[in-house]
Amino acid sequence: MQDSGASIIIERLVAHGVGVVAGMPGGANLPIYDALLDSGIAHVLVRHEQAAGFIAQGMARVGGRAGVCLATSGPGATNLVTALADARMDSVPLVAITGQVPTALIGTDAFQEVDTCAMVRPLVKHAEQVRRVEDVAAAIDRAFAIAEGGRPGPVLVDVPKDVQQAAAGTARAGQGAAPGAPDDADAAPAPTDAALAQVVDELSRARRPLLLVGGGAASSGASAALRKLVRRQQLPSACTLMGLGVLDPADPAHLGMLGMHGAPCTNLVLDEADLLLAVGLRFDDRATGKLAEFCPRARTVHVDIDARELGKLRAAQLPIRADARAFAERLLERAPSAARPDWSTRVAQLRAEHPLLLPAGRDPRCAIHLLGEAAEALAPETVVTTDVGQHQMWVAQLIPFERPRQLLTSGGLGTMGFGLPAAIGAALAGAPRVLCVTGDGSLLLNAQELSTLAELGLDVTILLLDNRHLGLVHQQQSLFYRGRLSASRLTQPTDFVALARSMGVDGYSLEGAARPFDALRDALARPGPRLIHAPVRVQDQVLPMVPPGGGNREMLRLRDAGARVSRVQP
Ligand SMILES: Cc1ncc(C[n+]2csc(CCOP(=O)(O)OP(=O)(O)O)c2C)c(N)n1
Repeated sequence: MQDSGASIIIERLVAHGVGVVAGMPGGANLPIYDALLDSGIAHVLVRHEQAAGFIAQGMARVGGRAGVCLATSGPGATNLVTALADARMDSVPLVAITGQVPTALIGTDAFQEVDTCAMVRPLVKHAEQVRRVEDVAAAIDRAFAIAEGGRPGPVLVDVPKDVQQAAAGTARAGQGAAPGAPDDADAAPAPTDAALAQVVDELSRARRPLLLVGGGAASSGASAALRKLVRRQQLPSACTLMGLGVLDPADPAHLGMLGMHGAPCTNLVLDEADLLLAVGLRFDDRATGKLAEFCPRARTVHVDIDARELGKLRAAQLPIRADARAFAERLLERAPSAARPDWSTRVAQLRAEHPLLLPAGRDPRCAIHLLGEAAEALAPETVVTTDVGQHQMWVAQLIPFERPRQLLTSGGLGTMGFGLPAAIGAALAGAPRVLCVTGDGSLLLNAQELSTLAELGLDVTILLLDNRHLGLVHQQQSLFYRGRLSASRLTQPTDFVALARSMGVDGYSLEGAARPFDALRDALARPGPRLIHAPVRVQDQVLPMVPPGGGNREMLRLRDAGARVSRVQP
């Protein structure tokens, strides 16, 4: 039998080592689904294509290779858009393959026709439509090369149905670049010797240097080298949300997450630093606060694989285009040991005087206390996914992530609905245990995927902190809109245990449990798929909080909120 465009797509997926794809079939991609049947590639049938994008992201965020999702033309493709934008913001490698109406009908407003490439082009690293069957193999190979090369990101390949059906002949593995495709030939650039010498010089002259790491340090595999570097150079360190897990949370010189919800000491140490060694991050506004007031005393060395990030927001005295791992390993070869007793003492002092404070007590209706308990009970191999809201920030504050790729969270786009499908993807990628921490608002955006989870029978536990509100919106309205609550209450209660059970997922509620903390530990120890419903009060706030637009020194703290404080984070 002669190969078709569809069978070539599948053959190239196999060649790229793809074992699982997520998606939904429809008229315009049925030839691909037909070819999939005989391929040995497992398919996850989602209940909404957005979830296919997030499942693929979950696989990619855990495994590092591009995740693959499939959708039909028109509504299938439009439903993928949010997951593509999300992958772009967090630099996650993703290959989306969409069906398209037959070539002869393109541009005629045919049934389920959308100009998919035009729609996604501003959001993806690359998008192309394949017009000839001879070009299919090269387009798929290019998609993987671009998605995974350089700074990772999403790529979309749009394949009209007649191209999927066409017989291929012999000219299959065409090569060459498509017009407009980014050139990632230099996928993992190493820093020059001159740049490294300058960094060593900057470090030797600095009195108060600080290492700041982001998602690029995590995804490039720079963690081991950076951990050695901070010890050898006695460098205090901090990270962005996407950089959690890169550095050792037990290291007393590691100050954890900076920015809008970082510990006060973290933002204050950054404020005093005279040298910022920033590796694999993009100076996002949630991290920097008011840019003009961010690290005002520090010279900046900025290392990023993407040249467009250098100087985009923060001017660096020393901008270095390099892969974070290559940079860290080469720097380690050259950087001597250093002792910085005065700076270490000052950091320890700020840490002791301005720790992260949490509300007093042990109240089973307090999401913070429940998450603290969950953090202690967590098996070390657990991968944690979150949705977006207060619970997301509490997870970032409370769980000491010990390795990169252990926290999967929608950092840049902040997409509610991410957590459950990302957890499914993480489990599919082989994470031994997966915990999805979510809120009642977020879970409802992709709750239909409970059914997908049940079908797959994966070891995923969902911890649902149900405050009957869009909690973070409620918090912002309480703090910055004089308590005028507009559309932040979910007035119609949902019976989440019944919802989970109706879709085949075991559900359990802490409501009415005699010993809720013990019940939570017990529930977390059981295998999934499982939903643990925790009813919580809405009054707790994520603090500290830098008011939007404010400088990172202007933190609203728990004490300012008049709360009784008993627990102090180390
Ligand atoms: C798709 C999407 N729509 C809207 C928002 C704006 N938003 C941010 S947090 C939030 C509330 C989240 O509520 P919930 O999931 O219950 O979490 P909680 O804050 O209560 O922990 C909203 C609506 C968003 N981030 N994503």
